[in-house]
Amino acid sequence: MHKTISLVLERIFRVIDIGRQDRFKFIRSTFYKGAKGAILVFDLSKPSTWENMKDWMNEIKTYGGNIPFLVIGNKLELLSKIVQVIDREACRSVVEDCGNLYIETESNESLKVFDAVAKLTQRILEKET
Ligand SMILES: Nc1nc2c(ncn2[C@@H]2O[C@H](COP(=O)(O)OP(=O)(O)OP(=O)(O)O)[C@@H](O)[C@H]2O)c(=O)[nH]1
Ligand SMILES: [Mg+2]
Repeated sequence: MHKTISLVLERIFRVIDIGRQDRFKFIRSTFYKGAKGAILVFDLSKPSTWENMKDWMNEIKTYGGNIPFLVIGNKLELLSKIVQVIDREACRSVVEDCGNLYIETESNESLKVFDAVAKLTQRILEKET
């Protein structure tokens, strides 16, 4: 994420970047407790990363409860170079149908991420009031 954007976010939130490797599974569960929201990123050029998304959502729900998600399909620019391998509209539906946020980005699009994080924040605050 763009440095300025991360700095702004870290002034507002405590942002924890969790390790995806199996060896971090136990320690991850302790970070989910008390989390207000989650940002999940997958690679639009790699179907396995979308397939894993369901497991990630389940893991977060198990330990963190029913918190709002922002799911980001990243590396959007690669899709002009490869045959599209993921049904992106299906991804969007899966995420939005359970009331969560879905955006697609490439790494230089920090404003889009910022805007989506603002929306996620709004949901977190709505749940609290
Ligand atoms: N083509 C392309 N590459 C990207 C984009 N965003 C990140 N990358 C590259 O993808 C690779 C992985 O990026 P990371 O930021 O390490 O991804 P991560 O999900 O944090 O990975 P882990 O920390 O290992 O779980 C790096 O080589 C990045 O430069 C993008 O939008 N497009
Ligand atoms: Mg990382």
